[in-house]
Amino acid sequence: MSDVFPVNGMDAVVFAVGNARQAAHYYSTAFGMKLVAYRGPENGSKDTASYVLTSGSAVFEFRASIRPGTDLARHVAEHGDGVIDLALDVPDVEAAYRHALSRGARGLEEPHTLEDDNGKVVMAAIATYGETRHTLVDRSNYTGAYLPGYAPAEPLVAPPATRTGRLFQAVDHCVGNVELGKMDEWVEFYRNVMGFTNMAEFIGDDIATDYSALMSKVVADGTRKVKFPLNEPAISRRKSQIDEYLEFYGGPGVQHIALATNDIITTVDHMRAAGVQFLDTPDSYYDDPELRARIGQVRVPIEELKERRILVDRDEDGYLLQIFTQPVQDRPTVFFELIERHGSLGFGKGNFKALFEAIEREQERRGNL
Ligand code: TYF
Ligand code: FE
Repeated sequence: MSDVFPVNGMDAVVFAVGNARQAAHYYSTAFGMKLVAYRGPENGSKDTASYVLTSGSAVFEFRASIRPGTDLARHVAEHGDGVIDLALDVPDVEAAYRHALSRGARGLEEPHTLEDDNGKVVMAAIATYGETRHTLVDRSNYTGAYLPGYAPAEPLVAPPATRTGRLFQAVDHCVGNVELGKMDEWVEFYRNVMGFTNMAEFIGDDIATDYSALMSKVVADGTRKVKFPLNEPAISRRKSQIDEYLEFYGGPGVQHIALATNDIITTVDHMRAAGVQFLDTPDSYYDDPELRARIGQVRVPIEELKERRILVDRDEDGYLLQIFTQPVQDRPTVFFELIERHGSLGFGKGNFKALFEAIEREQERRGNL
């Protein structure tokens, strides 16, 4: 079967923030990312300052309005810091865009080419949930730091002498929160418009009513390089974590970005030392004999995971280690996940109960349960 919407992988995750200079500093120091490009008033961008940081194949752009009255300023005033673009690397922008529009996608930017001395980049954009977009990017004929218009930049901070290598090497998956009753519509959007397919992992009514207060399905592109879980609130005794997000973000949007690491221990130790806060997991999680039996041997003693509150799950394909940060801005909206996969292609189904209980404890502390 031929892929109607071929995708090479994630291109960049674009964040709209109130202060991109400070965001660039936080992601440099706490997430170990490297500043590679900059665009601002110094090089012709009169309204916006943008900082582009990388870690392996992961590219984050932080964009801030430097004056009032822009759409970016309005976006940040409305939603707080958040993700505005999950950009996709595609081999043929024109074909992808035409296909998407013919299947009912809302076009935001017609295909166009940007050029400079380093070559050319073709881009177009379509709308997805809330105010989020997918820019479609073909940079296969470009050798510059990021995009035409952006100047190469030096790292903001030197990596600590005690650490060699990056803290994460790729974006593993990006999760969207949509309104009650809309999850299946958005799953259909990705299936119909972008030729994505459902992955096996989902949270249905059965689990939802017991403890999760959300429903979730996962869609992925044909090669499973791009994975988008989609959550909607479930009707439950207490206010869903998804309702809390929708209230504080002011609508649907990106909930979490999962970052793939091959040494979650080092990554968590570094990030914690740099002041990043993670969700807590009770001792009882690690002391549960059923968990120990199910997990068997992993690459480190369970005690090492317990000390750091790292979760562990195993399925028929292998196991994974994962941990979740607290929201990374004042609003209880966007957060990150660190994930170290050893064969498992899942999302930590066996951890959902412990995870959602931890999230609910935080909701309660905020008075939003
Ligand atoms: O991406 C996932 O599916 C997992 C689990 O609100 C998850 O990381 C699902 C929903 C949620 C937090 C984590
Ligand atoms: Fe996740």
